[in-house]
Amino acid sequence: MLHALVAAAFWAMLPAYVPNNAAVLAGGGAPIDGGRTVDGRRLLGDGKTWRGTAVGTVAGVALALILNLLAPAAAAATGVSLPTFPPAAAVGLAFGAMLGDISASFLKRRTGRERGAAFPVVDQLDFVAGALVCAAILDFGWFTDTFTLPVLAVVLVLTPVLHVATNGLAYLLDLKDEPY
Ligand code: CTP
Ligand code: MG
Ligand code: K
Repeated sequence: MLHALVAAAFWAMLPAYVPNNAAVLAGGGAPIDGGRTVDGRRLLGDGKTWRGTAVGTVAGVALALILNLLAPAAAAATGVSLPTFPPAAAVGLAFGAMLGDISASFLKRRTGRERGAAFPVVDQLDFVAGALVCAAILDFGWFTDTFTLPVLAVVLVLTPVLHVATNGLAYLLDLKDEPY
């Protein structure tokens, strides 16, 4: 029972998990804020780029489409009912994850945190909040069918664990400057 919930939650969130990691690999180039500042601090900072955001979003949507192809076989093999992603839901999860991360950078700069500074809890959940809100806006029926309260509870516990693990690994592999 629990393993089915965890599998469904992980599957449903994969298109929101991948964009941030793809952005780390693709990052660089022009910052979204164009260097603009507010009260002497950057609007977003050099860590939020057009290229990272675009590549991250495309990677998340592409993964959702691949998962749609794999869902029947994966469900048959595991006996777990796994969600598929209508295009609007895929875009909501992937772009929403990027938007949540960008919103957090805006908050970090307003609270005096430099690029790369840790912001515990916000760092681990910003992209989840962005992904869920955007998916709900773009396809509310799919959102309520997929993210039942038990699935949401699993997502809120599972995501910080996975975030800490993947970012720690990216740091050890020298792909990322900080382990968070
Ligand atoms: N990145 C990007 N575009 C994004 C998000 C991330 O280019 N929209 C890339 C940047 O190279 C960034 C790296 O991924 O430095 C790591 O992402 P993140 O930890 O979110 O950014 P930080 O550099 O820590 O900046 P901030 O303090 O604003 O979160
Ligand atoms: Mg960071
Ligand atoms: K971040």
